[in-house]
Amino acid sequence: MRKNKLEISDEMKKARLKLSINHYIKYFLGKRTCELTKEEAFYAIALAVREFAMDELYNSMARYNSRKSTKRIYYLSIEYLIGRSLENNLHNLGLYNVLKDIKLDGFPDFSLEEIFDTEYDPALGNGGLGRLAACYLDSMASLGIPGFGYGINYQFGLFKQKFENGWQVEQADGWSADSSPWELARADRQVSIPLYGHVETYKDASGKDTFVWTNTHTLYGVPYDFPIVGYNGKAVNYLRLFSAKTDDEFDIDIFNNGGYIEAVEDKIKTESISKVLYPSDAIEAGKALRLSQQYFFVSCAIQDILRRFLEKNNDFDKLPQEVCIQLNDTHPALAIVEMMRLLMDVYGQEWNDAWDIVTKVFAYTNHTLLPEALETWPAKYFARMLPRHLQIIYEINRRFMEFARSKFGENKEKLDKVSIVMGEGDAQIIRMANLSIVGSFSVNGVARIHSDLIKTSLVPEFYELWPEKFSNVTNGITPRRWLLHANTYLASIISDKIGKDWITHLELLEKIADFADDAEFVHKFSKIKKINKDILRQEIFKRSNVAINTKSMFVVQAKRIHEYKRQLMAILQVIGDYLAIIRDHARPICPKTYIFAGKAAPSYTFAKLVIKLINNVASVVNNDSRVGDALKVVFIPDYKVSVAEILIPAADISLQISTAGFEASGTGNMKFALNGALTVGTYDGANIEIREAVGEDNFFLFGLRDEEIKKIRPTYTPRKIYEESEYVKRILNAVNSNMFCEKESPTLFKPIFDELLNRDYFFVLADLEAFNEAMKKAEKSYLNQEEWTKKAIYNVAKMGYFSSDRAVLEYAKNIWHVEVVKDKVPVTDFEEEAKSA
Ligand code: F58
Repeated sequence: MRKNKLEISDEMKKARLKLSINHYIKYFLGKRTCELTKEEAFYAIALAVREFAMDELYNSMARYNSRKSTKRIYYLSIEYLIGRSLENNLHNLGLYNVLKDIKLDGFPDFSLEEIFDTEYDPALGNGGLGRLAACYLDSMASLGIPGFGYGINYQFGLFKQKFENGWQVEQADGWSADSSPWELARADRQVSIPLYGHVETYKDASGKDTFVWTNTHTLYGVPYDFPIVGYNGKAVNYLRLFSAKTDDEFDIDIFNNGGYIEAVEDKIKTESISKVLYPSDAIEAGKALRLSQQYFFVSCAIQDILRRFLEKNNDFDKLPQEVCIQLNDTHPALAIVEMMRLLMDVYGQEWNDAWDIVTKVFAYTNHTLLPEALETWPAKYFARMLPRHLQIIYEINRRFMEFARSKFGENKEKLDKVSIVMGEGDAQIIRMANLSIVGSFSVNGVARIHSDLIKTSLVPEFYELWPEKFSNVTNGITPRRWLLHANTYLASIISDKIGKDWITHLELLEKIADFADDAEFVHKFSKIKKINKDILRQEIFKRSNVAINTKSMFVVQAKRIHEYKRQLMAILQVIGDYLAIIRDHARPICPKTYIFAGKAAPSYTFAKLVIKLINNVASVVNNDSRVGDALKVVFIPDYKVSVAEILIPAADISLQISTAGFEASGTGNMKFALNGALTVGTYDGANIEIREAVGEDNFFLFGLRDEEIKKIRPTYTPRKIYEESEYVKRILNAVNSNMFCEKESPTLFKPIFDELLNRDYFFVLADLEAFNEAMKKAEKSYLNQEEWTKKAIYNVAKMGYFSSDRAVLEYAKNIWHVEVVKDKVPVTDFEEEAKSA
């Protein structure tokens, strides 16, 4: 029996941490303490902190293994945006104050913040999908759920965004796991991945067909583990990212990456050995590379999962009791096929048995309603790279279509919609969403409206077949990173009032609503917003050289640049304000600073033109003396987690203005509200649930609803709006004039003008005036600062539901059926060691 020891004291932790830091300075960096750079100080501290994380990781694994149910959750995601780890890990391991107390002889005069700032913020993802994965890993560890992330260790993450003359320019982001102090290479867990070759069919002794995938080329996947430290050290799980290695030049070529458009082609030609997140699919080679990446990833993951399972089991009967695999969108959907292949071809299972197991193991989360964003792959890619998988997909589809026919009869339209394989010959494609639905026992959307739309609009035929598979889990965000860590001042006044339990039970935040009338609390709350705005002001000045006024209302839109998210509508509204100032001498109701951040996909020309428009408007507005402080526009380059941590706590207004029916959920909307920003938003995604939670008076709703848009779309004529609305016309004419491109081509923004007038697929013109009215309402409200702060406090108070702990518990209870550890059992293997130090 394990002794139930007391937690080790801070003094002991301090002694151990100090000893370790000194050790790494001396023996790892080979430096004298007084010579350390900030980067080296970071490295030594991080390595020392990692020791604590590793101890807890071993303890967690021992604890999981000793439980009655040893079910593990494997979260498969092509993206992870974990952000910087040191500060987070210090907080979560209870080492933050311990470290602050440590004095090292000769240690240079750096502040902890300066040291934290040197940590690389890995861009192994591009948006909400990747950040959600990181929040869920945090929550699983904080709740004591044995949940592990699996992904790819990209050598180049998402590009670094720079602006040149207002244009987005992409630069390779040289993330290298090799230089991260957190990573641990696990060469012993390397797996081999076959690719290419062909399939030979034999009859075995009983006359049964046996398939042998032969003449393949081999890649190797080497796992790198990153500790995921739960709050309070409740559990430490890991994120396992695989790097591709090869000893075969040909295979290197397969895994060559691209960068961004030209770089893709160049790198593929020059056969450099690396891989990137989202090689451009503007060219065939980039597309095929993406498929091979996805396959590489899932094969590594499934082999690793089966190996662990087989360490304790002799057959596969118990697999669904011990393993649940959550597919984060369709990118890892091939895992279903890979598990079928391994179970049948390597472990000799019959089709029916294998399929029975597989369909009890996989669960699929959908993150998009955009039909064009649902992944499909040409069957010919499979034929060349994954011939055995193509056979299995055909067979899955053949059997599934038999079932579908038994339900739908010969209704061709319905059958066509559900088929995994579509088209004929060279044009044949494989639909990954259909494969995911057919191969999973659970399909969920990520906000209430989104989950409803999945059933009614996206895949109603599947819903008809299997209504019981479909459910909703509204997304959530981790309170640790997005309040405790990103907004330490706000977190501390909240804790002063209601204690610290909100950190793990966010619903307790509700209690601060009682203080919305407490003058002292209101005062402190608004003071903190000002401090956060000032921090952002300094940062903006440093990065963009624009001086902004912290007394102005900070209106923030930070997210991927996409037409459906309608950054374009926001900048058109800014232009409207600008024209009112210079032509009508009408100042906005209150001074405003619009702050944009986000990256456009490298091949997304229209989105890049919107960035250019925002930057050009910024340069005109910010330099027009008639405007002064009334209006400023800033585009912060290279948006990532560490930028979000500064930006979000400083926002007064959060713009969540997607075309209704297009944003699956959004999670930025939750982060902003949790930090006391009020939302100006459409009836879309999680906005709807946020508005219900915070109250209609504390949320500025506007715009057409999804059902209205669907009704209008067939006859929608944006030109009519242009012709009938003076407000709209003047703004669009300004876009089409040389006002924002004086020294450039006068037709620079004509594509935007033309799109809006002739098509306007995302209903920008239809919502523009309503958006402007909502903004005016918000501005008026902002004039009464006391009332405003109350509204902001209500927003914070009512955000409890949007914790990723709640979301993960819903997955655990309703989908994963996994046990949650209630209490942390302190296991302090290093106690004796620390004492003697
Ligand atoms: C996002 N998806 C949704 N996808 O847009 C957002 O509404 C939701 O809150 C979030 O997932 C989490 O559920 C998303 O970020 C991508 O980035 C795609 C990845 C593959 C390439 C195309 C973009």
